[in-house]
Amino acid sequence: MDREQMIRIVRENMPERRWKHTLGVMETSVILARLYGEDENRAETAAILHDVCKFWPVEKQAETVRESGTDTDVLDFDKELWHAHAGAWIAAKQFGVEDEEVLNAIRYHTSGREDMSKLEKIVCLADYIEPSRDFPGVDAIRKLAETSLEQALIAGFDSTISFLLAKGKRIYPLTVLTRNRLIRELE
Ligand code: DGI
Ligand code: FE
Ligand code: FE
Ligand code: FE
Repeated sequence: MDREQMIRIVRENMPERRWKHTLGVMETSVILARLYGEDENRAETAAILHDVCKFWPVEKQAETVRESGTDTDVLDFDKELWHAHAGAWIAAKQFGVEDEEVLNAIRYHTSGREDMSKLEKIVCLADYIEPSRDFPGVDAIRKLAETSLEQALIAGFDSTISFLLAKGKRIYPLTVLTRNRLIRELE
């Protein structure tokens, strides 16, 4: 599917505010790809599609995760995590994306995972720091992103985990494994 068509369909799947976020993730992913020597085109494709299922009814998201047959354990955790896994499946099945790395960047953009590729790190980080994001500490993460994908991501996951702790929510185990691995990568 060509880019124009992809963009048009994604935009139809979300409210205007979320489309603005997607545009921000596209822009930031391309900047990070250029900075860290990753393919800008693949980064942008993953960014366009990363939240395509975010505003689907949750039951449709769950059904799509079950259909995908991968990481279905995510269904035992917060529904906020489902759209990433559903999105990767839809990117392959409805948008014709065949590049496994692009699909993984979509699938793991919320939780991360151990052994993230550079592309996965870029999309996950861009999701945290795109221009319209505004949460405590985001500017410090933007600063870290100029020099280290890993340090910036650790700060991002720290903020997510602190938020979940404050809310008394459960933490998806992969989120913790990801943070541990990123710290190890810097040791
Ligand atoms: O889809 P976005 O809003 O752009 O961002 P995202 O895909 O990173 O999703 C963020 C949401 O997911 C936020 O509400 C916190 C939640 N989340 C992220 N990691 C975990 C999590 N929720 C739980 N329960 N456990 C996690 O590990
Ligand atoms: Fe998301
Ligand atoms: Fe995120
Ligand atoms: Fe997002």
